[in-house]
Amino acid sequence: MSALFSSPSNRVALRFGEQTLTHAELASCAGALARQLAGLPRVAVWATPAIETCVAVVAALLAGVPAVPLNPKVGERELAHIVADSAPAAVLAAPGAALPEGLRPVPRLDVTLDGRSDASFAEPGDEAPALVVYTSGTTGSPKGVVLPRRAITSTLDAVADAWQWTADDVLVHALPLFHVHGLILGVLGPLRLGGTLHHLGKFSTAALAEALSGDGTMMFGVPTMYHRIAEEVGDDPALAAALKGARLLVSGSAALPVRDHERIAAATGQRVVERYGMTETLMNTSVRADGDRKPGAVGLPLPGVQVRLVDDHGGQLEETGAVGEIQVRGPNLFTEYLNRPDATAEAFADGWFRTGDVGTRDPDGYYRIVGRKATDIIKSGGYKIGAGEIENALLEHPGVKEVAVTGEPDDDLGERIIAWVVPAGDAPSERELVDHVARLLTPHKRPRLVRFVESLPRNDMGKVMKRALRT
Ligand code: MCA
Ligand code: AMP
Repeated sequence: MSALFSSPSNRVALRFGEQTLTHAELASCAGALARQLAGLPRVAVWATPAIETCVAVVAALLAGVPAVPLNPKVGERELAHIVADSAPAAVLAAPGAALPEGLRPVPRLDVTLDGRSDASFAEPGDEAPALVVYTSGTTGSPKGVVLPRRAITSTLDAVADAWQWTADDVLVHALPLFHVHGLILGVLGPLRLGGTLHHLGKFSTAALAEALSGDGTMMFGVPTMYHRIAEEVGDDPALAAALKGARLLVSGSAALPVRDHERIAAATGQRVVERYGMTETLMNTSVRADGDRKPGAVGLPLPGVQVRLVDDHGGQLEETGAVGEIQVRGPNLFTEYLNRPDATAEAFADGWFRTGDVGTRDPDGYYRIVGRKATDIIKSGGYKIGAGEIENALLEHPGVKEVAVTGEPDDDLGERIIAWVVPAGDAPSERELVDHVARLLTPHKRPRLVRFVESLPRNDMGKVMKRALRT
């Protein structure tokens, strides 16, 4: 197998429900698929929460073919953009998976688990593109983040060091497999280390408790999942015992509220470890397994990663407690936004990546994230969502004359999406607009509330004053 992965053993690599593959079996069936992919410029992967998704991604990595993971709930407009932008030569999908109309022009390749090959593949160079992961920005359609192999290996080695993560760990999670958290940390992590992933298919506290009371040693989750645990764990001795027995619980993708951290600690004795990452940067900082697990803090820069805080004029902030934009540099960074040299250039300042996150540094060097520069980015359920793309989708509806989309605090989702709509003529129903966004973009981008208004508050320049919009 390629150097991205551990050498194939007979330890279980992947477990999805009743289906398992050892590292050796995975190397063999992914190797057979890789032989079919060799030489293709790029492939898409229909990333259902299934073992075939992992086999497809591993095959593409073995063959040195960049893979574009697709959200299986992607709506028609978003899919059309991703297909046009990334131009996949094939789409890899589990046999029987129903693919949408928008993928019809792309040749389909079924991912089976019964292929066998012991062929070896030349390891592509460190800078070779491995994955293209789509992520939202403040405006326009999602951008394809080109991630080289070096970003993946360096981030995985850094978190393995911070979390004392080894081949003996059985990682349990229910994260989607089309984003960095679930796919790179959650699948490629165990595969690189020679350990095991037990994927739950769909998140539930009951499934989690069962897996962690079995052989599970670690859990990865977004704060919405930890919130749901915190709501239940005080009254659920089995869940409390399962979490107590785990070696490490890790949270990321959005801020873990201190109240949820404390409720879980009180019920289980476990303090959740927080880490801070981004699609473009993979992992930047983390609390270490053997470090102080301070609630509300995202820990120290990971090995090899440089982090700085910068004021509005680009000046570097050195004093403890100063608030500034977090900028990062290191081997964990992406190469470019696909087909977007303009956006790539804008994202950097003197070689540092501008995260858009606003943070502070404690006296012990721990970082805290206190906000975000752009109001037009919403984090809901751990998903990053641009207000502009939802506004554009809603404006395509004939019943919408003007619209503004905002994010408001939500105990469960972190933030919930609100659409402020000036109707054109008779107002459409809220349900119709919600379904319209889910169908065009994806269900997690749907507004959770639609407010119909007569006009939107605007400044002298005609720009909507979003801060004046509060439910
Ligand atoms: C509801 N549904 C709909 C509609 N309404 N479908 C179509 N049209 C509608 N109008 C469906 C949804 O698709 C979903 O289906 C179900 O109803 C429930 O929806 P929802 O309430 O939105 O979801 P949930 O079950 O409450 O999801 C919570 C969750 C999820 C499980 C926490 O938000 C999640 O998996 N988040 C993870 C995000 C993540 O991985 N982010 C990492 C980004 P069904 O139940 O069938 O799905 S990477 C990153 O941020 C960086 C690198 C980092 O630091 O990690
Ligand atoms: P994404 O583009 O989906 O990769 O989302 C990356 C963003 O998620 C970051 O820029 C942060 O705003 C947010 N994020 C990730 N981890 C954390 C964390 N531990 N605490 C607060 N925000 C986080």
